[in-house]
Amino acid sequence: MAVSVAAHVDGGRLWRRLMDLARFGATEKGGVHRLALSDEEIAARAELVRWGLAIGLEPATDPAANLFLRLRGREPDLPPLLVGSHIDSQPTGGKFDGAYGVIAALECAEAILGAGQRPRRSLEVVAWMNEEGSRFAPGMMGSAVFAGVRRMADIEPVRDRAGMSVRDALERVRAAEPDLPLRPLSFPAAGFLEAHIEQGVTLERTGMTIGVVTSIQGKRTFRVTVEGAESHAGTSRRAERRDALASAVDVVKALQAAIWDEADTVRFTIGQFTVSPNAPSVVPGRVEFSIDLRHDEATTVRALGDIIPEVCARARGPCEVSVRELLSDEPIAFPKTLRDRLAAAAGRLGFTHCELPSPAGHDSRYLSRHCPTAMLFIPCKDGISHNEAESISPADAEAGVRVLTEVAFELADADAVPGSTGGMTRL
Ligand code: HGY
Ligand code: MN
Ligand code: MN
Repeated sequence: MAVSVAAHVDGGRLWRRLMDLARFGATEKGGVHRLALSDEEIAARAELVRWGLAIGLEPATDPAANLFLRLRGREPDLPPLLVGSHIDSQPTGGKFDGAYGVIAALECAEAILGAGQRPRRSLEVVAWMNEEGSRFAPGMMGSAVFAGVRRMADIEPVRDRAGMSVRDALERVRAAEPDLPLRPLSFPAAGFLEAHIEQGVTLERTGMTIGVVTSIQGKRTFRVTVEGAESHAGTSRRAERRDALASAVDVVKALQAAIWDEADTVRFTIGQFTVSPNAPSVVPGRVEFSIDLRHDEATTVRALGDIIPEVCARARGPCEVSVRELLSDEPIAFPKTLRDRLAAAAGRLGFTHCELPSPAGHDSRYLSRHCPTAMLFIPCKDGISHNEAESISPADAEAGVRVLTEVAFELADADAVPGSTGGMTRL
């Protein structure tokens, strides 16, 4: 009789850990401020390590500060199955974006042990470094270097707004956890599973408990710098000014006119906007702003991203404009073989389920280039996310972990994991 490890998932333990982890960087409005490589995240990592050690998992990290908790399999030399997400948050983030997937993975490991099982392959609970990209841009740095999409040399020089580099921040984290074994960067993996909140309203509106994710839309991010000249607010005439803010406003309006589409399918966001010297009586000499452009068609992301430099140049007025692209990711699709396993497990366990795309980005994007990868979603209230009011139900949280655990145990015990990186990952 097939072992149902899902029966050993403990929803109460899962919820307590979610609430405990949310204490690290807790905000007054009930969210979290736990930026990548911050003191809050260092403290949260230590708690995860404590939880892992308490149930016999083996903690480790790598030069990119990805965090691993290994449930050693019967055949530990086989490529392990990875299960996880991220614990860094947006500045005014919610308790569950990312954290749900890491705590779900920990609960999955504990349920497998609770069922008295030890799968063939090791199962690694993973918290990827800097998924959100709000302190250090672009995001998904940890999963990108693990999957070979970026090099350490690409991420180490990146600085936050206080001027600290990723290199220095990584050294601070390393110094805070000197006893954590350090592994080389990357290793073969049999597969990766990520549970995440939907961050949209589809599941909630259709009454579905489990979302099997089909794809992640394409994404390009840019940094635009508008250079003018600082001058006196009282003495400089408008005709002589090189007002970087006035030009930046013209550039933003021109970009919106060129990129926003009638059907409202293009996701174009300017989330960060810095004015210098940001003094009331100084005409701004410099403006920097971010662009986050997304669409589920590769051709559209390519075409719209390609016109950005020219649109900026045309609207710059008396200022200079420079555009730097930070990342360019095509849409990705998850393998049907793994999606079918998630759907079958949800069905066996009696949960309503459907397939849906992910407009949000996830570490699974890069892991899907490294090993067969799949994602499942659970509903989040009103689709609210990247917001302190983010909320999920304990019942949905538990349902997601039951499905995750069933499939993770299947794959960790399988001869080979079918999937997207060109077929099977053999023993
Ligand atoms: O931006 C994203 O899509 C992810 O939530 N960081
Ligand atoms: Mn996330
Ligand atoms: Mn996020």
